Amino acid sequence: MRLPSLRRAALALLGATLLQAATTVAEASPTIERIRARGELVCGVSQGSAGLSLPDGQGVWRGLDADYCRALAAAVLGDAAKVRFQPLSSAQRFPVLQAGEIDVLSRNTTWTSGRDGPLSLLFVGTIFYDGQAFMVPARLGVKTARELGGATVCVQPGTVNEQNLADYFAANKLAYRSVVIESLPELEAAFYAGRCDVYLSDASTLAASRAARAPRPADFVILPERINKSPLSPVVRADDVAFFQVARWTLNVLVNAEELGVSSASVQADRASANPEVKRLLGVTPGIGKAFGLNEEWAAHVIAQVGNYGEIFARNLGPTTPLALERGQNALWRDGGLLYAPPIQ
Ligand SMILES: N[C@@H](CCC(=O)N[C@@H](CS)C(=O)NCC(=O)O)C(=O)O
Repeated sequence: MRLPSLRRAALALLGATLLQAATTVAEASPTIERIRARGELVCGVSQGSAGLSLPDGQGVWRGLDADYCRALAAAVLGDAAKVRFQPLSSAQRFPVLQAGEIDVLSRNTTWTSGRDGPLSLLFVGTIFYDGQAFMVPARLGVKTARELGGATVCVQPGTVNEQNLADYFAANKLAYRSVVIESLPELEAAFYAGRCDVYLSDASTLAASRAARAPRPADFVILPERINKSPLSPVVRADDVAFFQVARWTLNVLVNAEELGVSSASVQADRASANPEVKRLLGVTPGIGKAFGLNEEWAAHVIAQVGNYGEIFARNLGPTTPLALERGQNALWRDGGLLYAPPIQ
């Protein structure tokens, strides 16, 4: 069919307008404008969980969640050091994000339907595949969670832990008594002082707590059961899709960089790589900058300043750290893990 020329002209104009709209979407992010005006990213973290987010002896925040925020600051500002960390309890984290007091929540937060749908928030993507577990004093001689009938369980409010606790004990027809404590340091003190028999949380949090806070780590065991899937994800508000995409692709860049063999040590030399995807990742072949309203080197800054996912994992959680975690589910898909990022294309 031949279109009348007027209709063709109108369609062409519409097409051009849509294309322009499509290219301006990536640039119009009120959150990024605020971050740039302020000169720093405000990142909600925990009040202290080794390997995830915890200040070191010099007061510098360390951990996987802290490093994700550094990566996001490198993406948006070109400088991983420009992050203000805001410690938050479990119960505070969502209201503080919703109120706009932080730009991103990067705080061992489990991605669930009950949070993703109703809270007007967006989960960026799984940064750590975890599962919830029980820790008990070794002296109790308990080998499996099925033996926990009648136990006293320490649990923090505002977590998925509370519901999982109720569900697990109900499903297994076991009685329990919960001791609900809002502050994590107080909860840990109560558990290590023997006020509760059981501490329920993400297995990574339990390993962190045992390594950093137990008077004698060998006196405590993490039982083998994982009672849920606990995919941990950074979270942003749902009112700024452009920022959400930058947050999501910052995570994808970290994973893709590991997969492509680009590390903080190799990133400069890799600019001369013959691999087309490496060239796109590092902005040698332009596209990744324009796609997200950032400069073409944003991903290269992220990798140079913070490293790829494998480097971040090794530094904070790997065998040379007190947590000594295996990659397990957090290995790349091609190594038998679950980490799989869409391509840079
Ligand atoms: N991943 C779970 C648990 C997260 C959580 O808040 N865990 C507690 C430990 S049980 C924590 O990290 N608290 C740190 C704090 O309150 O500063 C969730 O998203 O609900």
